Amino acid sequence: MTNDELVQGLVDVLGAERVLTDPDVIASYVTDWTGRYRGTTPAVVRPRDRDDVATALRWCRDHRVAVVPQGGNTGLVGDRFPSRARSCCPCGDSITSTTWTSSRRSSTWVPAPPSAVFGSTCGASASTSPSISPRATPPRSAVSSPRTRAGCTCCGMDRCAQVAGVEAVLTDGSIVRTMRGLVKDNTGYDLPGLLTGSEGTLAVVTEVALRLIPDHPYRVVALLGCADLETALAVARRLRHDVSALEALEGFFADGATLVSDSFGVVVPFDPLPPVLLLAEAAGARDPTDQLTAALNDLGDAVTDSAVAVDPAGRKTLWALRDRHTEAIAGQGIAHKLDVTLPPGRLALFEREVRALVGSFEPPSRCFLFGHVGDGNLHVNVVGPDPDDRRVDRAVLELAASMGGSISAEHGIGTAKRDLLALNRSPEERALFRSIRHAFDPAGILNPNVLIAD
Ligand code: 2HG
Ligand code: ZN
Repeated sequence: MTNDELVQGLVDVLGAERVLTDPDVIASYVTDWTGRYRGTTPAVVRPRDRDDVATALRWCRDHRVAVVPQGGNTGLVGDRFPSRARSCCPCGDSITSTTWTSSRRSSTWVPAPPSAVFGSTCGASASTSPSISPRATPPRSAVSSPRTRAGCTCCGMDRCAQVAGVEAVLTDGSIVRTMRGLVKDNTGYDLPGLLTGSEGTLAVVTEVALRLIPDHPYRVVALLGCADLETALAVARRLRHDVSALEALEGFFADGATLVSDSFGVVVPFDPLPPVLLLAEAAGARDPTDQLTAALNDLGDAVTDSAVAVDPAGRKTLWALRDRHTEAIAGQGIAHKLDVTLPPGRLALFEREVRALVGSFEPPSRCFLFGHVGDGNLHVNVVGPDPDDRRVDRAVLELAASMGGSISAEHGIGTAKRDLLALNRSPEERALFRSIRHAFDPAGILNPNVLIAD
């Protein structure tokens, strides 16, 4: 089949307005956010609804055309872009873009567009003048709205426990729907669990029920300085134990905070900056500030610097120092993004070893570390090696795996790590993955380049 025949076939079944072919328009769909991965496609399909998705999938299955389901194109592991490497037909892949919105709502369950599953952030940058008080009792604030926390810095999960129901279209055009929204439902296989985080390899998700968490009226954020990661992790353990209202525990280092500050003018409350920074957020129906500040006072010398904010602008500024790492690092070059979890007790050792490891690579590279330390999850961003040079990726992930860690805490495997899946998954598990994939997609048209190498 030629590209022209492929485009004409899709236009025939969907209508010309649903099939994008203008190279300038397509360009943003075939380059990933990091700039590291690029692909090519003859067409982007923008379905109006699940029937369009079903029509497009059936046609692609019948004609052996590969489909890359794409939401917000925010992936970091080359999992949402078309590549000709393993396309199902010689003329290349087609992308199905699944970006659309749903208007149905209820108070507890909100059907959400698929892009909500694959990544969004709840932290925001602040530019208004912040109010940050060093260990003072700050003014009280009250805000309230339901929130999803999907893929954000609070829970950070692609495979998110808050996904309670899905509707998805299979490659034969049939639709599976588990949207009852029951708290307990043990009726066989857990389809939301299976489909969420499956990197577009099993079906195209067209609707999602998210378990929303009521927002708390009171919220406080503390930024703490520590001499090293070992101490910061001990502080984190104490806060988890002492502050029942704790919602987030994030960690980063002086080099990253300086980069964010220099790049975006975000105010850093400490001078000089301590080597390690821990960001803790607590929230509750009653103000948790006293509980948090009491816990901080008990920490003694372990914390060398601290700043506390309760007003929205102050909180946002403290969060911006953490949240804007990705953007700030992007300004330094194309980063090798490695997203690992370590067992509790091995994170500090990993930090020392990974810095030494990256330091031994040529050309000289910069290694930024930050992440969800409360989950044992560090984002290792390496800037310096050529985007196509994968030696540093392999070395860092081998190190994490050798220490009992995961090579993908939350970003997925994508194309970036498909050759390395064996570091974490046994031959039996990989064979099972293939069988599951085949059961959902016997023709092998869905996102064929990701997750498992041939
Ligand atoms: C975060 O935690 C995201 O900010 C992005 O997962 C991490 O850029 C990264 O490596
Ligand atoms: Zn993250």
